[in-house]
Amino acid sequence: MALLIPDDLRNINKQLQEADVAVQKVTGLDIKSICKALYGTPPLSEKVGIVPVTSGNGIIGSFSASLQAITQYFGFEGFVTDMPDVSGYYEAVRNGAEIILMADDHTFLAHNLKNGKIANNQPCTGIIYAEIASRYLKADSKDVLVVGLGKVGFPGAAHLVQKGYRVYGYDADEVLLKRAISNLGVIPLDLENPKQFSIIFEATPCANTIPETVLSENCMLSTPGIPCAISEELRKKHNVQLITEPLGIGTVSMLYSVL
Ligand code: NAI
Ligand code: PYL
Ligand code: MG
Repeated sequence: MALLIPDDLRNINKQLQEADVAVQKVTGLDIKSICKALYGTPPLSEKVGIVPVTSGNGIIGSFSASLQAITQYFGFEGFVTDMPDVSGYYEAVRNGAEIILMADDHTFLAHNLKNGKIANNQPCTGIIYAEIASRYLKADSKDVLVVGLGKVGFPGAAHLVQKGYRVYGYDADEVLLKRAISNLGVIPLDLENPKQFSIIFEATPCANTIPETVLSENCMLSTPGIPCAISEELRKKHNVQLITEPLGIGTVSMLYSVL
């Protein structure tokens, strides 16, 4: 998994507010309303215990603090345990956590201790970014391009297929592209004769993954991928409406999915 670095999380509240404004501009709804439409039940100030985890590459500076800011932004009551790992889990439960958030280098989970529901960040991130993409008010058709069909991109593509979108896909890994074609009915993007899209969902850990030829003017690019899929120059040139944010949108999708 591509790991966050503290710099990605700088000014997380500002990044979240800006992403919320951008989501409202392109969909007419804020992030909370999209989660409510997607998952149903709104939060009731659930207590969220955030447990720092030291295994593997260890604690990411400001990861837990960012999760606390994110939970509060979306109306949950988040607290970070003093202790990490198993002792932190024990501390979280003893202090009344109803939902646990914790991540190692491979899995970032939300576990609702009251109803047993559990969520993984990667599919939840794919689904919410795909849902946002599907709600673009100025879309010119139900055609969507998905670039990156891995752990985030594949569930996002599946969500779009399930919503009745015509999903075109591309992944640098041919095995993953073929999996999406055979399992989801994704149409492979023809790079020789590229088509232009007004909705693009991207989920790769690479920059410059969107060829200029697929961008229609004023198109929307919904992408959790870090670094960003498109240069500032291309974004301005085609007035691309960009939705991106490093942690909060995926996290709130996880939280709503376990309510
Ligand atoms: P993954 O490794 O499972 O999938 C990435 C896919 O992108 C791979 O299948 C790879 O072949 C493909 N790819 C790489 N370069 C490409 C290119 N130039 N063109 C087309 N396809 C290309 O990774 P995962 O877990 O799906 O994560 C994707 C990105 O999303 C990462 O940057 C990760 O850090 C980020 N992420 C962001 C979150 C957020 O809240 N903003 C949450 C979770 C992940
Ligand atoms: C959750 C993100 C989104 C992108 N990459 C994923 C990542 O960075 N995972 C690692 C999270 C490790 C957290 C660390 C801590 O501070 O508790 N163990
Ligand atoms: Mg996010």
